[in-house]
Amino acid sequence: MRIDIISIFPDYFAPLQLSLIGKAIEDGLLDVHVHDLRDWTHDRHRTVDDTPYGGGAGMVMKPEPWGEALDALLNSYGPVDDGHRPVLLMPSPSGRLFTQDLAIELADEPQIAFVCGRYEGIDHRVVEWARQRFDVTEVSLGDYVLNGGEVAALAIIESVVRLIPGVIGNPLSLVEESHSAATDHLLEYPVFTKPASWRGFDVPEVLLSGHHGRIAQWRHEQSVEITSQRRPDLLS
Ligand code: 6GU
Repeated sequence: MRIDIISIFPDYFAPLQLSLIGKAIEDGLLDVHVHDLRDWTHDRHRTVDDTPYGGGAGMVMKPEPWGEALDALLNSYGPVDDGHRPVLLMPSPSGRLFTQDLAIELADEPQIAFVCGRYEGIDHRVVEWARQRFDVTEVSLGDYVLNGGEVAALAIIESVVRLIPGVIGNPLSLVEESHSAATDHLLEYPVFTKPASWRGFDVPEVLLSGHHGRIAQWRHEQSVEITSQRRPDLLS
């Protein structure tokens, strides 16, 4: 998979060199290109923002640098399979909620690009123009506000890349985790390791029993209980 990121803070993406994602890059499973939006400005101050039409607080990202950056991105892709538009994700607190289902869909894509806005957002015409050439999704991580799309892009990349075959050593560990279809989208049950007794807290007896049927039953009950307490919306 190829991932392109356009941002005014390319340094945000240094952690992609670490851990499982860094290993996936080393192993050739993933190719990450980070681009500085200011490379597509032409004034001495490398300006990327301006005041909003209609007034109001804050600044809006100018369309021209984004247009040139996305032109360059399309050119670098070369011809794509007919009918298959490249995926463009635009992190935004007003986007569609990012979920595990979307992560699973994205893990199948040959290439994904991120447009990381800052300030009060990007001139809306960039979205409209991009929709003609890309499969555009505005995505939100949840109902809170970040300063820009960079942290959201990092979170999305981590959730997608770990689903690419070969990235996680033991693919079975993907099966039973929270939000997975195999466990009815329930939250994950609590886990324990040695020692069996620690600071007066004991590992639940059933997990020491070696009785696989009873263990599976207990874990399922725990998942249902935790989900009904914390996320009743997932139970339907
Ligand atoms: Cl994707 N972007 C920003 N700026 N804020 C957010 C978000 C995204 N998701 C939640 N808050």
